[in-house]
Amino acid sequence: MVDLEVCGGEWKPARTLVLVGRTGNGKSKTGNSIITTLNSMMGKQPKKPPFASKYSATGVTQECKLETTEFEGREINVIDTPGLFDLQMETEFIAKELGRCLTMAKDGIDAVLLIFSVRSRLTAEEKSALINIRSIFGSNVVNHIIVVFTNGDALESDGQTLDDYLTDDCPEFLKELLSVCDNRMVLFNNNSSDREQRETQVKELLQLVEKAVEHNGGATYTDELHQKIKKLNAQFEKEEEEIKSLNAHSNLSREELLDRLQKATGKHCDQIMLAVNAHIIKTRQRMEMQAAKERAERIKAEKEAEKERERFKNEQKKMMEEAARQRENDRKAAEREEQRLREQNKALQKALDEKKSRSCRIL
Ligand SMILES: Nc1nc2c(ncn2[C@@H]2O[C@H](COP(=O)(O)OP(=O)(O)O)[C@@H](O)[C@H]2O)c(=O)[nH]1
Ligand SMILES: [Mg+2]
Repeated sequence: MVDLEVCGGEWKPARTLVLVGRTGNGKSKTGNSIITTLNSMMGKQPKKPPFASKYSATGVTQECKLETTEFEGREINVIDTPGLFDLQMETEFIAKELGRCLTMAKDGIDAVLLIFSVRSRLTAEEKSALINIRSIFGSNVVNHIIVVFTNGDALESDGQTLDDYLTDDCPEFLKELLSVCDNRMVLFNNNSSDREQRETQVKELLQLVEKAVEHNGGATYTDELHQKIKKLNAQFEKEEEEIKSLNAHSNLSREELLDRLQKATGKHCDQIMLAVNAHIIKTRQRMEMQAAKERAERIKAEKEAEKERERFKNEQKKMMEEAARQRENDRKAAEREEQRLREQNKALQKALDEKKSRSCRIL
């Protein structure tokens, strides 16, 4: 909770940011940059970075983790996720972690930070990760996406800017994404030891978060699934309370109470898994149906275009045949005319010759 006395009594709504993207793109490291920089800007004692990054002692992120800090009177929640949308991820794992992530984001998600690295090529795998994000979170998630490019230091050492990088080699899917998410993007150098640079990039990110919030009229990202999970969580909390209150009002043993609590927790986890799984299956089916519909429309349009091309070709052929016929007729008419003139000439010559011989005879 934000300490209202420290921040001068001004209350601002919390912001919840979720880091997503392919494993190795720098999600955890970016999460650490955000948290440690905000803490240092608020004058807090430096602590161990909260998220496990690739070469940290604890290895790569295995499960979603929430870290909360505050900045200028606002609670900032950062949720790091494992590479949920990597190609090889099992649906069951995605369901479990998505359930955890949505449970952690109890007040909704303000911004989804989609992490790309300028060091790795933006391949088909990145594109499919984006398709997966859209299919699982729903297509209105783009209203909350902020694209974060990590490894800014690699560009710095080449003397390049983010714009240069995007002008040189920006795949179509990223151009489309940036245009639908209002060009919300930022470059992070997570290895920078320059305090000013670290602060500038985090501030820039928070400004983009505010831009997204404004764009969404203050509404957080939430959908049917999020609502369902909230309901299940509320039910569980009630059940948990009831079991705990039995402690005072019944003569159940501590073991029996713990057993009930464990069973309720297990049931709750199963319900969340089921809800997320059902959601994933439903959205995937919806996307497949949509893709099949688009495919059928494309085939129909192609067939119509082919018909049109055929019609045009036939018309052209007819016109050419007609022109050839006309040329042939003209040629024949010219021939006839030539023949007629030749005969006329001949007749004239003959008449002239006769006239000549007659005059000779008279003489
Ligand atoms: N040089 C540099 N390395 C980075 C940067 N961001 C992340 N990394 C490194 O990239 C690797 C993967 O980062 P990590 O945060 O674990 O990726 P995740 O799997 O997406 O969480 C780690 O070795 C990080 O230290 C950056 O901006 N610059
Ligand atoms: Mg990680």
